[in-house]
Amino acid sequence: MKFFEKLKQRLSNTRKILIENAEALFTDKVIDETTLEELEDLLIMADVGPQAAVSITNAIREKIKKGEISESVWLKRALKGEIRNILHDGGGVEISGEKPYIILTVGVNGVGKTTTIGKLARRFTDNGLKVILAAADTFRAAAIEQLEIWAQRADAQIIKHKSGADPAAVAFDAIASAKAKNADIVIIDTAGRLHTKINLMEELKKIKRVISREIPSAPQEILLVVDATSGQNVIQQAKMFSDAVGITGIAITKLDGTAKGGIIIAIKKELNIPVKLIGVGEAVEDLQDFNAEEFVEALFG
Ligand SMILES: Nc1nc2c(ncn2[C@@H]2O[C@H](COP(=O)(O)OP(=O)(O)O)[C@@H](O)[C@H]2O)c(=O)[nH]1
Ligand SMILES: [Mg+2]
Repeated sequence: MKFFEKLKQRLSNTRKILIENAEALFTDKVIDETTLEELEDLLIMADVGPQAAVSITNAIREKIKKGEISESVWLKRALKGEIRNILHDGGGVEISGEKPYIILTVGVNGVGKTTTIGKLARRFTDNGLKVILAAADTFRAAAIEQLEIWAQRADAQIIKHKSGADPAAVAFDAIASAKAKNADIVIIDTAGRLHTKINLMEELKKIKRVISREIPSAPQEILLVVDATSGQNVIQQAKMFSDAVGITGIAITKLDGTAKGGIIIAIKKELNIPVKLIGVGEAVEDLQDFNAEEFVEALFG
């Protein structure tokens, strides 16, 4: 299946909410204040968040006042334009600068960190890059085993310690190994157990300190992984990790099978952190670079 068709199909639940409900608005003859209120409700339902919903409808209201939109057939175009304005940037994780390039992956349990790391690693090794994975989620033995399976699939090396070991020590060893072997990229997996929130944040800060001590410009990427099915909780998570360690980019997983895909718009509007990757399924090829243009077309096209 073509990349774009797949994206469209995988976003079908969010599309349903937007398209089925919006179609009536788009085909109504007149647009008035009721139309705008309905549009706002619809956006909230698709989880674009209150800030973005209000700003989108206000922008459209202004356009109506100026006479730029007089019939509802123009509404869809205006809506797409406003969403595109909010999302604007494109994604992907750009590898540049000195070697090794360090990607620290953070996020709460179950969001898809390990899976995203595996998919990303595979993409890099397919491009001929030498990748080392660091199993710094030492909380459970199963987490280390899961990363090992992905390392095999991705043809990447893995640095691991016993479960219960100091995660920062694993990160340290992975960097040392990358330097010794002249590897291009180190991707560090971390734990996400939130019931010990303070400890988790302190642990992540320590990992980051250890990395920076070894390579002052690293970690070049601190990738927050969030699960689209969590809806507005994602905003809270992003704030929390951002305050603790700083975030350079977001990967949103599980956009397949959720009607809450509008959360991407909420993230951009409320946090202004670039969305770099989207997960639209469990297979290796289901991790895509985020592209605002394509995303809007896939939702409304
Ligand atoms: N449907 C779907 N499932 C995903 C996606 N990304 C990850 N998962 C699943 O989410 C579950 C948790 O993933 P995992 O990587 O272990 O999360 P972690 O605890 O953050 O490391 C696994 O069953 C993954 O297969 C995605 O984009 N779509
Ligand atoms: Mg994991």
